[in-house]
Amino acid sequence: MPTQMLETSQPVAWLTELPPLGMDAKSIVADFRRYFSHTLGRDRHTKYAYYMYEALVLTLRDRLWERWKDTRYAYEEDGGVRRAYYLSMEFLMGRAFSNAMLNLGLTDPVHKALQDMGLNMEELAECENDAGLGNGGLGRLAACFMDSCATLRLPVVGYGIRYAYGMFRQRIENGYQVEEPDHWLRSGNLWELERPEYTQRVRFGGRNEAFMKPDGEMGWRWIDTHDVLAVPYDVPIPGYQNGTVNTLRLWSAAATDEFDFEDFNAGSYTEAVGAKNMAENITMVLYPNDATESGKELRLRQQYFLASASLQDVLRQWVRVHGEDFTNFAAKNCFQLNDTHPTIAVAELMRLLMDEHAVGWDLAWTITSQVMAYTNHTLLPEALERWPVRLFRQLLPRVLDIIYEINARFLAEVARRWPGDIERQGRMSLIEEGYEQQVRMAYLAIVGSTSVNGVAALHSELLQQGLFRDFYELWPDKFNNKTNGVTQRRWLADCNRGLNTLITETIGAGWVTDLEELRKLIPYAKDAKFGAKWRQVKHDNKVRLAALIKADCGVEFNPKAMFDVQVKRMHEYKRQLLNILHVIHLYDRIKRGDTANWTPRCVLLGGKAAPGYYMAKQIIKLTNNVAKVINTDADVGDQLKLAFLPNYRVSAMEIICPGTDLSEQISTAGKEASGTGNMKFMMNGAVTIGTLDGANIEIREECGDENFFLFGLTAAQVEERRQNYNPVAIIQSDPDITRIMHLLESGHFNQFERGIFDPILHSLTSSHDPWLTIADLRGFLDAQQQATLAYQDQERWTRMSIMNTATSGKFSTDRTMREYNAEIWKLKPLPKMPLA
Ligand code: 26W
Repeated sequence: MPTQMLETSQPVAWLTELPPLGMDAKSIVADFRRYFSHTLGRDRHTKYAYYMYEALVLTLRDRLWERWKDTRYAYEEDGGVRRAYYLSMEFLMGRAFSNAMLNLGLTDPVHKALQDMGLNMEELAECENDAGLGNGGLGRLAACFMDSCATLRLPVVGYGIRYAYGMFRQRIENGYQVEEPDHWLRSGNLWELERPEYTQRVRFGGRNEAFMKPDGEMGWRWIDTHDVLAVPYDVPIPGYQNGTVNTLRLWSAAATDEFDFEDFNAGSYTEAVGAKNMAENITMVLYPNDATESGKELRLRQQYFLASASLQDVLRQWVRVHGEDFTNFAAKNCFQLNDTHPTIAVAELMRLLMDEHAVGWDLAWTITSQVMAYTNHTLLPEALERWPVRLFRQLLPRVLDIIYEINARFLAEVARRWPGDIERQGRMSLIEEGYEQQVRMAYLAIVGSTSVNGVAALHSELLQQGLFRDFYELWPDKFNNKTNGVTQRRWLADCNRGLNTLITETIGAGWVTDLEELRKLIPYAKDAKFGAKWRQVKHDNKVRLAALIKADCGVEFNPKAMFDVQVKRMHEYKRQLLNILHVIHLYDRIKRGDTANWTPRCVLLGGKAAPGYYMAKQIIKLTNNVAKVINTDADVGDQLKLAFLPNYRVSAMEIICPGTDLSEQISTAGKEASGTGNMKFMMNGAVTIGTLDGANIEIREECGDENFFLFGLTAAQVEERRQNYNPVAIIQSDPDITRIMHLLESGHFNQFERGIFDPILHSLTSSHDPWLTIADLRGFLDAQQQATLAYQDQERWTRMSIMNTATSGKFSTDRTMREYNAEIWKLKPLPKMPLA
């Protein structure tokens, strides 16, 4: 603890009691001007939008701070309310500015204030960097969960890592992805509050030493460690106009003082400073892999750093109130593990309870296995985390011993249940044998948790029948489903102001906190006047999206055309290739003059490829090459456009989903755990073309078959088809597909780059293609033709669009969080707050 952080005996309570701040335009103008001139020291010569943005954030922040304090006090009531902690390596927050205004109920007053000062809100909002502390779905889900928990007044604290560099920025050069560092903190971050007083110490390396405890039992000491400090930065999470502000606590690594002294004593000043960097490296960068486990030591360090700092933080608060009595700990605390990434928390909680708090194994295990809950987010085998035992022994020797002990006791239980079934014991062991022993993190999570859930009905079913079958047989009651959602505050109310206004005028504003209310729109689906207004809003949103595409891709999208969009991480299982093959088919039809009854289309793709994922990067290059040919061909003109939007991110999606007509959700069935982009599009009135995968199934159930374009093999059919799959035969027997493949094979899209797409062609035509792209192509082309016909009838399309929004109620994270709470967390909502 830094010396300047010693507690004072001087009175502070009265100091923090202040009258509530004004929530009207006049108070905002006054604060804004004071911050701009006095706090920031700016004047008429420093007229940069950034300083105005800063002054406005400081103004909003004060109003968050006062609600935040009330919420913290409410957490402390009655010796502390039961809480849940959401442990996640990723929180993809995006921008905070507009969301803070909305949730504080300040959108209109701030608008008025800025208008009075002659300032432009959009320009100020653009000054904020996205907080890109996540890869994709899993990270954004965590952010939506935080919003819903605060809105439901649930006492939930998020714990994550404050990466100095978030998700890389993507540039496109000659059609290829180029990665650039995302130094998002360069100009500081006004949305966080550093809390050095809650710094924790995390240990690495060293060795185990046995000793005799006073009671004669053997104890273990973890000694000669290299320690790193974890400094928390708190981010306020405002609920929707309810006076509640929850906390997202992000840890940043810092070197300890001893770290330096060791080397200073040896007389090497520069090495000591260098060593400091080694410690601080831990939170330097987010791993940009989505769904491929990379087994890097630094990543294991990050995972342990998050788990250990967060658990120590919770235990510190516990001990402060309850002393060393842990009998009620499990009644008051629970931890939701966002995939296996923070799962080392299972072993770390055991270690902390036993080694630091003198709890015996049995009580420690009872507590641990009652407080942990695990959410799985993927079925892809390459995403399943396994850490080499060797690495564990080197980095976390004491934690490894505990994992071995957990495993021994667990395997004894398996043996009791299935006597003599050695094979099963091997299958279920937390340690995978082989060339190199590995710790299976998903199994550790299951064994150490009271609940295991998937993120959509199909996904949870497949976990139980496939990946985790043995465990499901052992503990069927642990397994459950929690279908994902998204927060309608960010993903409809805030990002689609036009639709927000139209909906609210029509059915009131209840949907903002109760999304099922959108069903009241159903009768309006057939109302011609309402339909015309709906179309007008969509048109305006398409104009806005077209401007973004023009600015970032240089491609002209005509808002009268159908906007057909697929944005998500680039991955073979998501089948961006299938989409490109359809675009090539449309191009081929235009070139052959097969354009009777044509519907103009503008196709948008966007997404980042993991830097080491060769095929995903080739698919980006192919998209850009096909786009170039199509967009520069005079025969094509306005009938077809294709663009790849660089640097897809949260703030881009806020413009994309409101302006989309057709949402592409076309993964190989059984591969996309849920999807959440699909829900954002649906909510904003896009119609889905999709497979029976992930949450698409539930989306179709809600909106009805007639408002969804279905195609493709089912998950069961996919498994069956793999046995005898002959894509070449399909290509040869279908003239449309023959021509598509011929265009690709002839080098039409890579005339001066011979052979660059051979790996793509090879994978498409291979009988071992795991994604069965060609198997689903005919069905996809037909479904696309159905979408085209539907779009030609604008009244019909509008009805489908309204029905999608109207039936999207299930996909609010408010519903998801209610389910987590009812079945896993069992938290009591906080009382109504004074400044609600
Ligand atoms: C260790 C490397 C790694 C990194 C990230 C492996 C796995 C992941 C995540 C599980 C990938 C991910 O974001 N999964 C997505 O989670 C969403 C939220 O539940 C789902 O909607 C998506 O279908 C799923 O792909």
